[in-house]
Amino acid sequence: MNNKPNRALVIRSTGSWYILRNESGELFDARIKGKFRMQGIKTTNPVAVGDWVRYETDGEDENAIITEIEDRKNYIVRKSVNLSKQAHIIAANVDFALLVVTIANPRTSTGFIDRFLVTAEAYHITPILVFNKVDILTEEERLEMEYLIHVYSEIGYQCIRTSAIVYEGLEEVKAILKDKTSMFSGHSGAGKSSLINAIDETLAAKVGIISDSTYKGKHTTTFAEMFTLSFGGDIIDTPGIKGFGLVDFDKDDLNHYFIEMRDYLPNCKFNNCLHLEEPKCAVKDAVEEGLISAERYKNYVAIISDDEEVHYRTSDYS
Ligand SMILES: Nc1nc2c(ncn2[C@@H]2O[C@H](COP(=O)(O)OP(=O)(O)OP(=O)(O)O)[C@@H](O)[C@H]2O)c(=O)[nH]1
Ligand SMILES: [Mg+2]
Ligand SMILES: [Zn+2]
Repeated sequence: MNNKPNRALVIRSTGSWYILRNESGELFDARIKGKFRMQGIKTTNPVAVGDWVRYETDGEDENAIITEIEDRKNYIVRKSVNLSKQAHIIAANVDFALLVVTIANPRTSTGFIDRFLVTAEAYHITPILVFNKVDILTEEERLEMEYLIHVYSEIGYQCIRTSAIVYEGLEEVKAILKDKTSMFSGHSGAGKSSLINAIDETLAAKVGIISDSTYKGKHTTTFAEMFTLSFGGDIIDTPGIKGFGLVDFDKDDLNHYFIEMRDYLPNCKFNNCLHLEEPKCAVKDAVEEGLISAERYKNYVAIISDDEEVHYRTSDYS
């Protein structure tokens, strides 16, 4: 592998090993030498799928060593919701983050959706909501989905109804993926891998079955992996996640990541208003008038209250 271009894209990450694709299209294994540090944030994985890296080979070993990570255009990080609270880079250099949402089997809560959207906004990645499994919705579930689609499209998020089984909505998803780098995220069992296979039949992402008793996915996809689409573009399949933990950010910024709140912020009496208990709050007024979804506001309050560093003092208003 000597004399080959030494720039490559990380297309699969298993934690300690990576699969790289160099500029000639060759695939090979690589590992990291020494310690990599990312400015500002400690993560469990210094290198993520979607990263462009430089590598070296020693001539004897077939495996390459990653020596350098190129600057990222962007990346998306989530914190694990277990006790370790470690941050993990899900993917780097992506144009779109598609969240696969299911009303049932498994159920995706709006709290989960909103945490995902907040993270995508914070990392400047365009999120898209893909409502999958429309083929198995009861009438009641279909109404619930339509209600959510109404709420989220109203504030500007693209929503797509899909089925990986009866092939619905796939052309709409393809139109987004074409010639871009995108990632699929969502709960285990929501159908991320199934959608990838349905969208491009040349691919074979591993698909699991849903446990009948709990309606939970089986965590079939265990590592993030990038697939090249036959019609152009790259899609990153990621392992299902239980919760979407937010990486620390400034609490004053949260109202910008709830994008529909932005218009109201200048009208709050206090310019550092957190829209909790403050008087003359334009955001709370908008919630009362039905201009901002009460459910979204509830999730805003839940997120801001999770943060132990939020101290609410009347004397702070100015
Ligand atoms: N009825 C129906 N079933 C679906 C649909 N999409 C996926 N499934 C089923 O849901 C189960 C889980 O699908 P996967 O594609 O493995 O889900 P995943 O999101 O990749 O799950 P993890 O890899 O565990 O994160 C499989 O039994 C699929 O056949 C759909 O649109 N309709
Ligand atoms: Mg999967
Ligand atoms: Zn306010």
